[in-house]
This record gives sequence, structure tokens and C-alpha cells, in this order.
Amino acid sequence: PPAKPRILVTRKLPDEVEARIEKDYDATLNETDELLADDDIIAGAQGCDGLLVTPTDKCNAALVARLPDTVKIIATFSVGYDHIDVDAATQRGISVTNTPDVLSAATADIAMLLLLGAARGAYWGERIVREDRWGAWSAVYPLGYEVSGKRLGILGMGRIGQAMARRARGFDMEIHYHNRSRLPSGEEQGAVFHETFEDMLPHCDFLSIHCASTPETRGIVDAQRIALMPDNAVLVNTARGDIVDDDALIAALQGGKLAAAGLDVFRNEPDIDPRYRSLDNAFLLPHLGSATIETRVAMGMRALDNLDAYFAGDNPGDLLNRI
Ligand code: 8YV
Repeated sequence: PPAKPRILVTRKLPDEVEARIEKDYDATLNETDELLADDDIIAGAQGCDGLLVTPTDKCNAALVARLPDTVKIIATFSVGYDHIDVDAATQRGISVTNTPDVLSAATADIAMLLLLGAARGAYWGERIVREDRWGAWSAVYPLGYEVSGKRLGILGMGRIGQAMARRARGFDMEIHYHNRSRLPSGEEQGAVFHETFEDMLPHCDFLSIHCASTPETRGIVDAQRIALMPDNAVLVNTARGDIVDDDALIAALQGGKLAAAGLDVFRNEPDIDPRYRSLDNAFLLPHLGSATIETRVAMGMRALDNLDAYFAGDNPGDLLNRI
């Protein structure tokens, strides 16, 4: 039989996924699940035909330049690929694939959880119970913000944005969206399209971010744009932390312009801006968007489908570049 392709898998993956890898590949797995330094990735990649990476592996131009010539594909176990310099890979003739679709439902679920949790004060409510600070009943304290009937603005109406819209409709929210292009009218389901992000912001009682982190979107949620939102609005981010300007968001949460924020993603995870930790109106999660057993298995299988297709001489379904 022909030799199995050789791959480096940079992080521990679910058992079912690793079993399939071991069956079909001559693979170096990471059983400790410790983060690999650049030098470890380069050392591990020697003699490999492909890499299976995650967003914790920063495949920037410098790292891509150091990969051995044998590496022909980088398959990332994620929908986001802002950790990969795709142009640098293309120049070296390296195909790049991601894992869209399979995590849209899980991520939209977390966005809805954050939206509800931020609006209704789930974090401080939970803390009051645990710390035995639940005082006498009051009609005026503690109070959150109603979700039903409110307007939700979605920045980035791709697969995850549309999954979020479906959930929010079930909570009787009015959907607005800004996206590079307008959806076909049959897919809008009543959502109101705004040509620019700025046009949408005055309609956002809630704003949920579902766009990719790109040079165009990095820092786009800044002080000027937050100022365009209605008072007491709620921001939800399950996309990438660097889309939001931390100084602007923290000032808006401290100053009361924003009622609350629900955040699953941060700049420089897990060493996040420490000011978030002391904000009572911030509901914080450690990047759980895709973190279900079912979804992580499906992501692994999707990454392997892409690798299998590549090594069979076919175009991977989730190819991000043309070589
Ligand atoms: C993950 C993600 O938590 O898919 C993405 O872009 O950010 C998440 O699914 C993780 O990075 C998976 O490797």
C-alpha cells in the first residue's frame, strides 16, 4: 500500500478524531496538549506533508517561511483563520483549509446565552446566590433589561450570524444586519439590511459580532461607533476580541453608555485585559463558542475531510486559497 501522508497535529483532539487520524495518517499527535512554541512546530513539521493546527498556533509569515518544503497543506481546526497568513502560505504553494458550518449552531447558542446573560444580569445574580448575599425581595432591585421585542444588530451575516438571527427571532427580537453584501431577499427572513455599520448602530439595542477578524474589521467597534448606539445597549462578542477596542468598551461599561456586555472572545486570550474582571456588567466566558463534544468532533472530522481530499488529489471542500 502507498505510504500514509505524514502530518503534525499541534493540539490534543477528541478521541474519535485522533482514532481516525491514527488509522489514515502517519501522524505526530500532541498527547500533552501543551502549546507548541514556533521552534517545536518547525521541528515537528520536518518530513511532514501537512499540518493540522488550531488558532493557538500563530502561523504568521515568519513561521510559514520556516516550514519545510514538504508541507503542502495547513488544515486549521477552526472556522476563523486570522492566525494564518494565507498569502504567505499561497506564495509557498501551501493549501489552507478551515472548518466552517459545523460550529455555527454551537457558537450562536453561546452568543444567545451571552445576550440573555448580559441583559438579565446572570453573572451577578449567580454570584449573589453563591456568596449568600441574596437580600429581601425588592420590586426595584436587582433589575435587568428586557430582551423580547428589542432590536438586535448583527455585524457579519454569514453562517453564524444567520444562526444567531434564527435564535433571536424565537425571542421576538427585530433583526438588523450589516454585511459586506446583502443577503438574497429569500434569506433575509425580515432582517433589515444596513449598507454601513454606522447606519445600523442607532438601531442596536443589542449588537452581536459575527464577522471575521480582518484588517477592515480590527478595532471597528470603537468609541465613536459605540457612541452611535442607543443608551443602555448590550454588546455581545463571540467572533474575535480584536474587533473591539478594549479601552472604548471598558469606558462604555464603566460610564453606563452600555448596559452590559457578553464576551466569549478577547484580545490576547487567555491574558485578557484585567479590567474586564472587575466589571459587574460584563458576562465573561473563556472562548466556549464551539466547545461542545459534538461540535469539536465534527470540526475534527471536517478538518480530516479536507486533508483526505487534498491527499487524494482532490480540491478540499473548505479550501481558502488557490495554489
Ligand atoms: C475555537 C474558534 O474555540 O473556530 C474558531 O474560529 O475560534 C473556535 O471554534 C477554537 O479556536 C478551535 O480551535
